[in-house]
Amino acid sequence: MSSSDAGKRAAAYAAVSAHVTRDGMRLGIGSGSTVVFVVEALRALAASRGWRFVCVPTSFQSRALVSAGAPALALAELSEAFELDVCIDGADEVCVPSLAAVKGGGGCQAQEKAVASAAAEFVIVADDRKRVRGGLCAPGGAWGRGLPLEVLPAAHALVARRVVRELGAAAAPLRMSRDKAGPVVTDNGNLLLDARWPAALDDAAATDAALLALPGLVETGLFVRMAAVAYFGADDGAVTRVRAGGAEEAVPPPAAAAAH
Ligand code: A5P
Repeated sequence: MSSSDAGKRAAAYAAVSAHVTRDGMRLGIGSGSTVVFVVEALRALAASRGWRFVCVPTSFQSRALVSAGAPALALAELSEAFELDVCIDGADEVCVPSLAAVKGGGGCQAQEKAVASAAAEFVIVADDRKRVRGGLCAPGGAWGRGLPLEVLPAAHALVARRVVRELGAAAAPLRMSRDKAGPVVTDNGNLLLDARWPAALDDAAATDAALLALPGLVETGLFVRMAAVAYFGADDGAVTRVRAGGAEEAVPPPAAAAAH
């Protein structure tokens, strides 16, 4: 396990221990490498207590993770379980203490944002390299790959041009596949732009609103005023909990996480 995996795992177990507290809870399951540990923690919790959970996935990957956890994890669709108790997801960069976040490094932000919005509580889990104190998407910052934008295939060039000309981005290249000729295609059949600005985004809410007003843009990777709490795991397994706009505290590791 890499050192960042140790932090991701510790954060995932701490979040599951604190927020998944009863049998039958309806959960949103995010996407990405940290969520692998969230599902591992859910399966361990279900096995130890004899509990079952209803799980709404946010991607092809997350659906597979949930399916592998049956019958303790019951797969459900957003259309049939649209009032969720908790959604737990990773992030690419998280601003402390606002908890505004960048997501979409794995290209899943459209479903992730819809599922997160359906939950009474949205919880972020991340290794502590992801936390930043200034604006999001700073050049040379924690997340240097640009803001992920999902766009309709027919509109990718139009949106890219407008993001540069009208919204001040330095560039908004199409995300290309490394293992197939051509662009990355999302789970929704769309394409991705990774928009880079010359400076950090000081007003993420305003940037998000301006982007969402562009016809052809499906969803941004900016998650503003969504997360209630974030868990950051360090390489040594120490976990810090940050509540949106407020307190920061150390969290003792749950016994199941410490056992690995
Ligand atoms: C998926 O598109 C993303 O939003 C992920 O949630 C985010 O990139 C975090 O991924 P990792 O947990 O792999 O860092």
